[in-house]
Amino acid sequence: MAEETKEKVVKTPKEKKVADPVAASMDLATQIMIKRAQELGVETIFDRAENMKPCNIGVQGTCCKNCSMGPCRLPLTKSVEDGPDERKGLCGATANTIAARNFARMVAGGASAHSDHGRCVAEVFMAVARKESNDYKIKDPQKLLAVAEALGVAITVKTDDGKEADRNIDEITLEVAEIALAEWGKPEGELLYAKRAPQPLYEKWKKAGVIPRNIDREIVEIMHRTHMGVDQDYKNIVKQCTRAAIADGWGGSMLATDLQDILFGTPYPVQSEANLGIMKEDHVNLIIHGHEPVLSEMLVAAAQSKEMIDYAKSMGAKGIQLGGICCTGNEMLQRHGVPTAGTFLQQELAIITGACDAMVVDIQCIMQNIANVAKCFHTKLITTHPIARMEQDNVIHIEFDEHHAMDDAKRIVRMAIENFKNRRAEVMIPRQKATQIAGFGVESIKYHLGGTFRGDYYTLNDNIINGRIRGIAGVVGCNNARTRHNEGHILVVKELIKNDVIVLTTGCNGIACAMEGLLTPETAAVYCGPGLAEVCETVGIPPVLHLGSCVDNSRILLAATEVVKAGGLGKDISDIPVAGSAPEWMSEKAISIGHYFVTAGVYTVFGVTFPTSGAPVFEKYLFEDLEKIYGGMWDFEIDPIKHAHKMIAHIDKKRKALGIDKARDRVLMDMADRMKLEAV
Ligand code: SF4
Ligand code: MSK
Repeated sequence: MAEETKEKVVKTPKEKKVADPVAASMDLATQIMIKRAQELGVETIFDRAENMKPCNIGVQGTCCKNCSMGPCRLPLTKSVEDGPDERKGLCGATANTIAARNFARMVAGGASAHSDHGRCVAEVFMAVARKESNDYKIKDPQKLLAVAEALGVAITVKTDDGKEADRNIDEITLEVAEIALAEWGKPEGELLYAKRAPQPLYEKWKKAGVIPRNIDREIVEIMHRTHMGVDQDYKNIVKQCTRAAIADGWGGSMLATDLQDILFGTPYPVQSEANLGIMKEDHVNLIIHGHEPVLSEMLVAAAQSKEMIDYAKSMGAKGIQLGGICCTGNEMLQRHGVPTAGTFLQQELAIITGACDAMVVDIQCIMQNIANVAKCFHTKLITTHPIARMEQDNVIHIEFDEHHAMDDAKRIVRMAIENFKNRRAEVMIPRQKATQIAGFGVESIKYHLGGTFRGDYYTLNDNIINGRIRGIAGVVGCNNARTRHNEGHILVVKELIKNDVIVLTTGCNGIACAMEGLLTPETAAVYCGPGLAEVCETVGIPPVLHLGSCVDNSRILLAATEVVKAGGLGKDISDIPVAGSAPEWMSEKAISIGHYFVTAGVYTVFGVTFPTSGAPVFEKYLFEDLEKIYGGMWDFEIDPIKHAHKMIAHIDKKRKALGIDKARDRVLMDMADRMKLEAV
């Protein structure tokens, strides 16, 4: 390492503990890079987790700071059986009220993040509809028509002679843009996509009074209701956060996914690679991190242009290597096959390779410490979003504007290229990377696991009914530095597929599975139970289907709805043998996602910690009572194997209720079954 770099390295003070790399992560590349960081004296989140322990009361969800008479701290010190719970804050707020308010504010934070992302995409969509942007086009007109129908926009017109004719596509685009944007703030009516849910689920929401009115209003109302001295009934608070979570899953997130698919293309399976080993020493490495694909779409196009590749070569590089982190990474992966550099917890490590010429960030899950790490290397750190800037003076802000998107993208790519020659630390890129097949969605699952003639989920349902597939799991969510990196994700997923449960994944769970090599069809023969292995082998799919980014959890909702529609597995999502999980969650977005899974009828288990443990009565309401209203409920389990088995037990309970529990006893296929599969 050059002398100059050594001087600039931020030293970890001697008295501070450092992480044990093997205890911190199960991934070898991550272990190597944590060790490398420690050798260089560069502090990472893994070291900080050793030195700062979480607040015991905050972890329980019973610290209130909603007014300046607090914080009022109400730790749970005795069992509920030991007598009445007399804990209260200065104003008299009970532990239930405080934990419910905190929980609801997490839903508000998560729903706002997804929904504001969706709004930004809708605004770009509007710019395209108004022909104000030349850089974006409608890439998937078929999806535009499907979305138009879901939003109630006519796609045909009556001609003078009384016949039906196709409506002008520009008119449809503009009306879709107007109606979609109005979903955030229309003064009356209800969220249009609520009707995309199975009818019985819609009726449950209607009866419970939780159909969202518009997206923004539900989030604002949480902030009002949880203000000091407003809503003091935990059940009523949960009602409001249910409205906001539905507005996220079936509103902001679903619109984000749909409009992104129309603008950038609906994903179909694509092969790529994952882990830090995708970076190349002799290439310009441009790492893109965050969540919104609006800019990254342009960056991919710019970096793949001959102009930019020639420029990189003229500067001594062999080419340009793009890599993604977090969900912007998932977006670029599923539409362009751009390899994934790592999960949430690997963002600092990508810079510590010494080969990251630029890291471009947009919104969400961006650790402020990457600016401090970037200072130790030559890496240009570029923020691009007006709502997400950093205070450190080495951060460059290039504000992205959809009206001159390609110019902004080229400017950023040029900056990375020109920085290639400035590498000053010895480059150390771990070799580890794995092949992955990603880019599944509602449409491609239909193609791979649907009926040949019906164009629905017939074959998937049939295989669930006959027991080859025991059930479906949605395993999603973040990494959390309070637990061993990726271990929860991988152990839960492996246990599920071993027990014939097919896994739909998004977010950092998808990246973790990719790094572990679980996103290839070949995995099935190694890790799956015999039934799931046979289905995967026959149709050529991995047992873990990567459906994209955090907002793409909406694809899981629609996939579950398709399963209901295909028939044979009950009338509602809560009837299907399905369960949800976030083994290593950390963000508020995960709580919002979990809550819209639960209120769609899905039993959902979280790992690491659960933010209501200090209020057992309120927690029981989430873990047990919600099932009576929506058919789904929360649960919590740290141990990954027990976590997976709680999900499997729920799946088996649903199989029994459907009367298909005996089918698993005769998993061996007869000729008729075999022909059915081969017809796919
Ligand atoms: Fe304490 Fe009540 Fe103020 Fe919360 S709102 S900080 S419980 S006085
Ligand atoms: S990126 S929200 S750490 S999944 Fe969507 Fe990963 Fe969680 Fe961010």
